[in-house]
Amino acid sequence: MRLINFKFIKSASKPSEFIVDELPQVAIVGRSNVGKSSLINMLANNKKMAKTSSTPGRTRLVNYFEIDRKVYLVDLPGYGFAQASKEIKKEWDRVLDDYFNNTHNLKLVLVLIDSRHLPSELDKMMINYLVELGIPYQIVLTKADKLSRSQLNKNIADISNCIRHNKNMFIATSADKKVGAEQIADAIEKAINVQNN
Ligand SMILES: Nc1nc2c(ncn2[C@@H]2O[C@H](COP(=O)(O)OP(=O)(O)O)[C@@H](O)[C@H]2O)c(=O)[nH]1
Ligand SMILES: [Mg+2]
Repeated sequence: MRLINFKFIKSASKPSEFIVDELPQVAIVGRSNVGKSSLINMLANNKKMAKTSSTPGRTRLVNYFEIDRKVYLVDLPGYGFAQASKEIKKEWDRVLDDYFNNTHNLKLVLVLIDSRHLPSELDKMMINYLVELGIPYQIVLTKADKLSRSQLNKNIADISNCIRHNKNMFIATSADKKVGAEQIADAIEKAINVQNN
């Protein structure tokens, strides 16, 4: 599938503002600064589609983008920004929890992990949470351009051991070098074409 026409629809901070229409949704999660906005910009082929911030952790909004009138791509608040106060952290958890519990048309979650690091406890918690809720997910490694090919392969092996996932189940991406967009588009297509029941 090719993703062509991206349109920002709205930002929401509470369930009454969430989009609950019939269009399928694909959400993006990961810690603050992992590269969520950059990934959306790469997919949209537009550097200004999602804001990329140098001061991470401020936004705790759910941002909806509509693609080709087929699917919503949903940018979720980042988790685990070290400098965030306890109160803000709680708020994040609440927004994420609210989103997952109120979005019935959610077809796939892209879980972003920095290819340079092993998954954090929060990453593992997120994956376990999605497994528990029965929500399909795809692990996406970001910032692959920061590693040599051999270092990337080694890290993929380490990360796959760490979360006990097959190495072939990862998509390695680079927003800087525009790597991985097609694979993500294919994963999105597959997910939204899966029939319920
Ligand atoms: N080298 C490189 N830097 C990236 C990549 N993706 C994101 N970044 C940088 O990482 C920082 C955080 O990215 P952002 O998309 O705002 O992360 P978010 O907080 O998860 O939305 C920014 O300075 C980006 O330029 C990538 O693929 N390669
Ligand atoms: Mg962002």
